Amino acid sequence: MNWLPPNGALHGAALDHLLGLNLLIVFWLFVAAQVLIVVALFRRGTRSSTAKSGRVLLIIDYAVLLAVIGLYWWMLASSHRLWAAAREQPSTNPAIQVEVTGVQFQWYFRYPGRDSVYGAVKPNLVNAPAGNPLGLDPSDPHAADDVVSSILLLPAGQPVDLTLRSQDVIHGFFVPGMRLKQDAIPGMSGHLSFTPEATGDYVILCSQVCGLGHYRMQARLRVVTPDQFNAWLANRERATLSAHAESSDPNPSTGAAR
Ligand SMILES: [Cu+2]
Repeated sequence: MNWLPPNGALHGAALDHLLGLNLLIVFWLFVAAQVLIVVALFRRGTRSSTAKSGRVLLIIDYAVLLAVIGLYWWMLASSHRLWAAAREQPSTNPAIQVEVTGVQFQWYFRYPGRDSVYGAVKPNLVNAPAGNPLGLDPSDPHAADDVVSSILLLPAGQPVDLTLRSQDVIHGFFVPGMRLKQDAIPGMSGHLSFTPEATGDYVILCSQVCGLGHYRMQARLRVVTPDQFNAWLANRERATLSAHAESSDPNPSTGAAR
């Protein structure tokens, strides 16, 4: 299916295949339905001559109906199986945790840092111009090493568990290149898991009309090698920790004269 954007996720090829198969099935069902309508139009008025041929026609009708219902159930079951497989996390390889927050009109990504625990966020502390778009609580020790980024950087080949949040209205987290789409709903935290396979840049969109700036609500997913990812994250964690230490120092030795 070359009309879809290039796929970079583990489950993407199976999903594309199933999508193609389902489109093929509904196309032929549509053609069959049109043919039936035309045949019915031309047969109008010509009654089946015997009761026996009428019964045969009825049996054929029911057989076709049963086949269509069976096909429908197969489509339902196969898509559910794929959905479950894409979201199932292998227990041997712990998933990378990233929190995604939708805000009119931007996406923010938060990594829990060295302690692997997200710090508390408070709505009254949200202050994007002051560098705290998520409202991280500075009094919570878990918040000190939380890395907040406007780009989603991930390593190739490792499962990822995204926690979806929204600060205001319903946003739709949509990554066409990873075959991912799920809503971020205020007051709820949803989960979305996948495994990026191919390195490169992928566009992140918002698929819900969330306000006047909806059209420009975009972000970037960059898939890199595990080494590049670890170096980037360690760097950001260091920067976050030192910035936190500076701001929470009650007797700063520098800057007092200014
Ligand atoms: Cu949005």
